[in-house]
Amino acid sequence: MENQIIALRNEITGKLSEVTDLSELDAIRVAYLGKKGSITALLKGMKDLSVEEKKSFGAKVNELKEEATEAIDKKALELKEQEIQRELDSMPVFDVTTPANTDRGSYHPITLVQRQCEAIFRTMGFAIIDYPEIVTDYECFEALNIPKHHPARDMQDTYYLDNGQLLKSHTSAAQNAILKKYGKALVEKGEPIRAIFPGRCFRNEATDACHENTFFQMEGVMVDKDISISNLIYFMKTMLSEVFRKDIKVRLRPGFFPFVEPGFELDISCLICGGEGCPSCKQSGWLELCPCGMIHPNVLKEGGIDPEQYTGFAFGLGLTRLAMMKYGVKDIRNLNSGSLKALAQFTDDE
Ligand code: FA5
Repeated sequence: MENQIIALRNEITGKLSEVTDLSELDAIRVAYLGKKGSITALLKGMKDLSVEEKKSFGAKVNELKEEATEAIDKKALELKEQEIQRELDSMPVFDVTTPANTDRGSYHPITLVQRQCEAIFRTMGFAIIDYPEIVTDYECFEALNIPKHHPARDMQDTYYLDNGQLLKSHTSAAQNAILKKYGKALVEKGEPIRAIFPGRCFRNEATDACHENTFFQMEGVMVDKDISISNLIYFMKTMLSEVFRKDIKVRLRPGFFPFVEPGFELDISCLICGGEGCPSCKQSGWLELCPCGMIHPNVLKEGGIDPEQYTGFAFGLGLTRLAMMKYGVKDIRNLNSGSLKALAQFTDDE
């Protein structure tokens, strides 16, 4: 029996020196230490030995079992390390001296004009506020003096959710919340409300060169004592001259929006055709860019502000159209095309 132990030890040592992968090693473990393995068989075969023989032989078999277990575990560790090394060796080498990849993408033209407008209004003391895209009927219409069945709703059909909420059709949807939020500081501390709120808007309408179903606006409001149309015109002029940095022709004409009184349409002479008329301006030579007006007393009241004491203006700048004009994009749909080749040509000229 002693000879059997010596033979098994040599056999195991020999096999372990030749094994090259973990599955082979597993087979060796089963062959010697498994339920039907050779070492297990030696232990089972001891039942016919005398007590004395069992003691000395049993100790030796157990010693062999421990040695074999230890040697197999050690080999498993070695093989795992070799496997990891092989994997590492097959990976591409990261060369820190390789020149940097300068093709890092670019900002979308709408992001560029939005940031530019934000910077302009920030210097004039306006807060920049983010507002959700999903709003209630109250925020989008009712609070803005547009009750149910008002014909003005026809101009702003949008996408409705099953729960009655809707995708906002204009950034004016944030007006009521902003008046309520900042009205307290206006009344108690005399701090004027000055805020802009850019955001994505949605409308269920046919698209063409200057209309998209998803576009960006940037709303602005200012409320204080004695705010007048002159203040509104000053802010509009400052913004446009900063954005375009060149003389552009603008016109202000009466416009109806239930949430302002009086209301205006502010148009700019089309910069694509120089005012001659083209598809981008629907052949009119003018592009509606930034409707505006004095906030209607009902809207102020709904926002918790006394219209007898305070007045304010609001405007709704079409950011997507502004990007079109600033960057000479003939068709608004190109801005949502996702074509990186087209979009990468715009850069921040700040
Ligand atoms: C409004 O949305 C009003 N909420 C604006 C407003 C705010 C008026 C505050 C008075 C006071 P209008 O539907 O005209 O108005 O849209 C405003 C601007 O958003 C337009 O002049 C245009 O520049 C842009 N715009 C409107 N619809 C689209 C569209 N489908 N695609 C691209 N731009 C659009």
